[in-house]
Amino acid sequence: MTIIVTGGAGFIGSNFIFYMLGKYPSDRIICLDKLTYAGNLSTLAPVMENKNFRFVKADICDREAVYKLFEEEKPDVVVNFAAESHVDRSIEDPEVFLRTNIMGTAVLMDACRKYGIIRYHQVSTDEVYGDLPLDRPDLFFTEETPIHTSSPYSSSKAAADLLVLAYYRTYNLPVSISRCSNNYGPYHFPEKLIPLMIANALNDKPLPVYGEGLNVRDWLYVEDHCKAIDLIIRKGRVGEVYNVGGHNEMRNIDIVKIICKALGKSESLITFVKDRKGHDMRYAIDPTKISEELGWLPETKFEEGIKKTIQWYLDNRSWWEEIVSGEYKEYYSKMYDKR
Ligand code: NAD
Ligand code: TDX
Repeated sequence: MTIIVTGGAGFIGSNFIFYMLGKYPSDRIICLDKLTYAGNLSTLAPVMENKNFRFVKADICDREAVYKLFEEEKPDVVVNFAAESHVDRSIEDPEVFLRTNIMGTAVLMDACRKYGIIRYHQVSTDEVYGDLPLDRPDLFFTEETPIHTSSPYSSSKAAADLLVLAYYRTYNLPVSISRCSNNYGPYHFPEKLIPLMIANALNDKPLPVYGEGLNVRDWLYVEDHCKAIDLIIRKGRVGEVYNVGGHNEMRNIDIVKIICKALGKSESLITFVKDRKGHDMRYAIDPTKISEELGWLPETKFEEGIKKTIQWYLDNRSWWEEIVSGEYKEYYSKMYDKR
């Protein structure tokens, strides 16, 4: 099989490429990535020499470049991870989110229609469902939960999902969508909660917790997400949405305390800062459909996953130190200095 993986120089896409090349050594994987601030070619160094892997630097919105790649590679499957992915950045400047997340998805699907594929898979998010109240722990997102977005990021992802389903109905394009909860693990860009707190704690810098830190996220180890996508593209039904989540709800403040403890740092580093605008309170996925239909279950317990993740950041300091010492510095001071 030949698979185009877009956004493979980012967090989840790179983990997916490593997983797939390991599990299916004779499949061909082509990574198409624009290498935005979030894409890092050094992340893909371990597979660059693999004869079944090719890296192509291109924008998913660049129709000509995308069509050329499809003509050259004749992919069987496309898995679209490429996106602007950070909620805080979308609040500062929504436009690029609309361009990449919506228009880019349309260009990729147009290429799929033109050249023919077995499956187009859209990597979406639980954020398209909006949020759940803290006082209703009995409520979960199912695939039938209405789309009800809060941020420009989640709105752009929801728009893309609707477009994917429209291409299925209108053009009969063989699509699938996964809506996953918060991932964590190696190669997570240090603007996101867990890697940001690990990096700051290791540098003895304040740990900026939004609001009171009571917001709840449903954390899933990244490899479990990769396994779910692999199952969906091979065995999932065309035209379907699959929710992916770990039944692992945690408050932000508790995550930050776990990181302090694991690194032997004082909780006095925790600093409560101004809340995120429109901040979603709670995400919680009901993964019954993917479990019953495809036999998927999360395998990595949080205690084990967070340990592995922290160890990875300790063992790979140069990977994130290079990031936090570059243009990220400007981003950090813009977002946090006066917060
Ligand atoms: P990321 O920001 O780490 O990586 C995004 C990648 O896409 C980068 O390599 C970047 O260079 C590339 N990219 C951005 N714009 C592009 C463009 N126009 N053309 C080509 N490449 C482009 O993101 P991530 O956390 O790995 O998320 C991957 C996908 O999974 C996204 O679609 C996101 O919405 C979704 N998702 C993420 C999470 C999470 O917890 N991180 C959870 C659920 C869903
Ligand atoms: O400095 C911080 N302090 C803080 O309290 C940051 C960066 C975050 N937070 C809070 C906000 C959220 O409640 O931590 C929680 C997690 O924040 P993020 O890591 O930014 O993730 P989230 O907004 O939940 O979105 C993530 O999960 C769903 C991904 O970034 C999305 O791409 C994915 O779709």
